Amino acid sequence: MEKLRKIIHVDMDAFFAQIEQRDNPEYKNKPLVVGGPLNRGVVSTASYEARKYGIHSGMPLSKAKRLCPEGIYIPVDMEKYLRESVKIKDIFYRFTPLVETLGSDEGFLDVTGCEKLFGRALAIARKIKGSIYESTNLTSSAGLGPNKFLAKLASNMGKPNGLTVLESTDKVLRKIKLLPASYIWGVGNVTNKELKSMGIETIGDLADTPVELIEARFGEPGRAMHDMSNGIDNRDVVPNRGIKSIGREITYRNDIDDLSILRSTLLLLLKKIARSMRYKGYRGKVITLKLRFSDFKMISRRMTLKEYTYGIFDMHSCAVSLLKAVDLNRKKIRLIGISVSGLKQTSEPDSLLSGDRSRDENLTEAINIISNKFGENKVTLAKIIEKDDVFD
Ligand code: TTP
Ligand code: MG
Repeated sequence: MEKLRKIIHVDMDAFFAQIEQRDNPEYKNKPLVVGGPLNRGVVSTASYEARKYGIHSGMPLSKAKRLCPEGIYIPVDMEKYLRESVKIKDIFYRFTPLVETLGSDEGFLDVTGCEKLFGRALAIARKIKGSIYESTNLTSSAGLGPNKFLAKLASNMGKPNGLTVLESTDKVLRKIKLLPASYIWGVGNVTNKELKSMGIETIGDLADTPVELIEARFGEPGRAMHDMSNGIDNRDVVPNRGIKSIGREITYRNDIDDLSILRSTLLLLLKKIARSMRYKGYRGKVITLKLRFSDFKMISRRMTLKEYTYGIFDMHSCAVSLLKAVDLNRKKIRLIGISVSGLKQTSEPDSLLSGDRSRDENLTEAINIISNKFGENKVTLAKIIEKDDVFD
């Protein structure tokens, strides 16, 4: 049985493009494309006017330009968008601590039981939209449903500037079943192709296929997919504030004993961790290194930093000294992981955007911005490695 909940999903409309249209009135009502450096890279997002030409996120910019030569093409200004992102996420938290944010512009709120405090769930959704507009001058779309799947589907259906409710009634379910199976959470290109090869085109086709068949083909996620096709989704809203640690790990294809590769891996992992910390508004103090050897034995080592930070180099030099202290003794490493705990939420997320930052954090900031602009490119990493060597 599905738990009865009230879930709101909020997602900004054409987020990056809308911010640019707000700040540059000459872009208003025009096909605007925000993307990587001109003629390279891909479309980050397109204004709704540009979408009429078939332009969408992830499309090569060159193709977008062929589809709409008269469009306006501008680079990504991530710093600016993050400032808006922080404001939006703070608004979510005014209504409940049960907020799960995703990416820069969306979030789920579980408002079950909040109704007494803030009015009915639909009124809460309306208030959130209103507060976002008041604070940023940007429109968003909200969806309300008994679970995450239906809430997200609802917000998507009402775009732009929508407010949609999807209850799991027979009428709603009949409507949903006409939608393509790709609307199901987790059905990407590959899964969708496989579904098609099984003759499953719509959500209804999926619902009509015995769950055993789907599970045999897709494993455990198959069952969840099948449930969703019947409007059922038991996933909780998992709050991102109050988390204990942020970590990443990788398993090598071939076991490794080369210290320089291990150090570079740590750098790559920390770059991702730093970005995630920055995004979520955290600094951390405790670095934990985890190693799994080729014989599957596992060890972990931890160290506490002097200051709270999200700076890549401070965290990396700590991780490297943890690694060096391990007696590898010709053992090979199969998995390496690093995590940051002892997290502190910056009370003013905005303070992450200005002043008050260590030199290392400023550098990390620059790396994030460069990566956002140019992709995860090698030049940046080569620079980091060089810098690390200097520290050695
Ligand atoms: P989305 O919410 O997926 O898209 P959107 O807000 O632009 O448009 P929609 O009205 O359909 O929600 O993503 C939010 C932002 O994330 C988007 O403005 C740009 C960025 N983004 C990328 O940089 N690359 C991508 O592939 C996607 C999907 C988004
Ligand atoms: Mg959006």
